[in-house]
Amino acid sequence: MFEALQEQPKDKILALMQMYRDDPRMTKIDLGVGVYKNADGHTPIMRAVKTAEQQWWNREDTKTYVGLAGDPAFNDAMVDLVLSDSVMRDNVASIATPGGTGAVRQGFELIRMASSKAVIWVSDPTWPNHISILKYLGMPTRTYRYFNAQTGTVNFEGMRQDLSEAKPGDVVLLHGCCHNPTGANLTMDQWGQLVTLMQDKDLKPMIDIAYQGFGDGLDEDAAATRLVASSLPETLIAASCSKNFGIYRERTGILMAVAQGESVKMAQDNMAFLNRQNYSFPPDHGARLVTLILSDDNLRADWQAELKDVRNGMLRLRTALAGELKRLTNSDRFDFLANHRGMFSRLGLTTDQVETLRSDHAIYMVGDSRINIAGLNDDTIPVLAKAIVKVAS
Ligand code: PLP
Ligand code: TYF
Repeated sequence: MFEALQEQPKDKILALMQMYRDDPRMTKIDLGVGVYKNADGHTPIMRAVKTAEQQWWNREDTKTYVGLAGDPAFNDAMVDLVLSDSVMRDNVASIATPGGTGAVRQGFELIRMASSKAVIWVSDPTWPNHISILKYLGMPTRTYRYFNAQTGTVNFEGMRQDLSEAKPGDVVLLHGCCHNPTGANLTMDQWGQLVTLMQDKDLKPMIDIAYQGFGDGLDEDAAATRLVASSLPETLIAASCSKNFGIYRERTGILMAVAQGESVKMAQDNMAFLNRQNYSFPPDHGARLVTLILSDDNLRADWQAELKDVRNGMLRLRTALAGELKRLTNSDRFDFLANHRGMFSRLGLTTDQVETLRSDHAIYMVGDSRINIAGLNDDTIPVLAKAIVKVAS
């Protein structure tokens, strides 16, 4: 039977990661895959995670199954972290999932079960896996304009115009903060206007929030998600713990459905059903660490302090790169870098220019000129800035 299989499209970001590994040049710079790295290029285990692991190793006395929806304490802690008191706990259904990707996948499947004709509107551009999973599931998808490559800002007018074509019941997929791949985000005022548009047209928001704490702060980064969830009757939220807890390979995430009345239990039962169909029980180790950290004052304070350092480090690198490019180009062309938030910024270079940066300068970024800010340090910022100016002029 396997002879009938066909080649599948490769994940370009992961392919780039391999190319970087295979490059023998000592001066190579990796600005590809979205993983946080410190100034030495290392992805450390966060202090609170290490402590929680030690505590859990001492305390854990069974490896029996957890529930289909995951450990309720994890779900409670995450609902609290993402939604705080913006919605009543009784209005939230939730399941633990393998990472944010698992939450996205289960969210899409839930939509398909509830409303197979609904069109899913995704930003142009968006995280490539959104599109590939939707395609794999055979779900109708359309794009809305999002990014103005000239200014490096959100094309909000274009976004509104495109979404005005959506039909009642269509789903709008939004990045809760730190947009991947552009780094450009709506202002709170624009989020407010978007909420009105979704209310007027009876659109259903699905929010993917994979970088809470990487932009302006834990509460600041969740503000848009909380606004949407508290303003509309139904919201789906896929949250990832990979980045903000640095537990990428533990596969820790959660899908939340904010709903009204009887729909809450119906959503809960269907989400647990989806977990059972796809893998039975979600992974527990990463979820357990997150629960321990969020429910212990000392661990939580230490985690927040380290996350703040991570965030401020990336903000400092942004400002430094924008400053260096301003100096070299004598223009404000790259000022947007300082205004973007999260790990990523899209530089606005052509595929050829990105290719030249790789071949001639050993600088690796995604083909759409997305850079991972955390891949830089004080030594490589001038190198990158000089190379950008060289290929772009
Ligand atoms: N959503 C977005 C926009 C992402 O960038 C990512 C990647 O990190 C994820 C979801 C899911 O990440 P993970 O499955 O590793 O938690
Ligand atoms: O966009 C990124 O780089 C991260 C990590 O299939 C990632 O979201 C990349 C590709 C992928 C899964 C995660």
